[in-house]
Amino acid sequence: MSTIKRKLISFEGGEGSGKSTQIPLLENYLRDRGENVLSLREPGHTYIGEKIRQLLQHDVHASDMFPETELLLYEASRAQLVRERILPALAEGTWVICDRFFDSTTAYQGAARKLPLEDVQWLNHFTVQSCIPVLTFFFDLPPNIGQERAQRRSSRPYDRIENESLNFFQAVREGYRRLATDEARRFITIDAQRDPESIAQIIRKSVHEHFFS
Ligand code: Z5A
Repeated sequence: MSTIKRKLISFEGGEGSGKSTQIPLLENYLRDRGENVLSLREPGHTYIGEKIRQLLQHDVHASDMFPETELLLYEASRAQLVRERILPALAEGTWVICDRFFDSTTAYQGAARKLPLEDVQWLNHFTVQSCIPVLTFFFDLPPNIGQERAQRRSSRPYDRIENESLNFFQAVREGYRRLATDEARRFITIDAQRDPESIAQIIRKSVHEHFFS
C-alpha cells in the first residue's frame, strides 16, 4: 500500500492550462534519474476508457447527456484505468503521472454541473479506493486565457465539454481552488500564466522535495 501512495502524481486544471506541456518534462526529469514512468490521461487510456472518452466528448448523438450519466461515465473510465493500468504499474515500482484524475470530477461534475458534492466524493472514493495521488499540481488560469490557448493550438471544433459557457469554466476554477485550500497538503497551485520553464522548475523542485529529499 505504501508503494501506491508513493509514486502517483496528478495534474489538474482547466482546458489549455498547460498540463500536457509539463507532463513530458516531468517524465524526462524522472527518467534521467533512472525511474520508470507511465503517463496516462483521463478519460481514456484503456480500451473501455477510450470508448467512453469518444462518447463523452465527440459523439454528436450524445449532446443530450444528463449530468448524472456524465458523472458515472467519467467514474467508469477511471475504475477501469485504476485497476487495469495504475495499480499494476505502481505495484512494480513505476511512477504514474495522471493528466486529470478524480479532482476533475469534483471540479467539473461537482462544482460546475452542480451535482451534490457528497455524492461525487462518495463515487470518487468508491472508484479509486486508496489509489490517491501524493501530489496534485493544479494549473490555475483564467478560463478565457485557457480557451484562447487551446484555440491557437488547434482548429478542431469544440467538443461537448468545451462548448460550455465561460461561467461553467469559472465554476470549475473555483471548484479547484476550494479543493486546493481544503487539501493543502496534497495540492500545489501553480500560476499557469508563468512561462513554461519556470513552471517546470517549480514542479521539479516540488517532486524533489516530496520524494527525493
Ligand atoms: N473531464 C470532466 O469533466 N470530468 C472528469 O472527471 C474528467 C475530465 C477526468 C478532457 O479534456 C475533458 O474532460 C475536460 C474536462 C473533462 N474538458 N474540458 N475542458 P481533454 O483531455 O481533451 O483536454 P484537457 O485536459 O482539457 O487538456 P488540454 O486542453 O489539452 O489542455 P492542457 O493539456 O492543460 O494544455 P496544453 O496542451 O499543455 O497547452 C495548451 C496550449 O498552451 C499549447 O499550445 C501550449 O503550447 C500552450 N502553453 C502551455 N503552457 C503555456 C504557458 N505556460 N504559457 C503560455 N502558453 C502555454
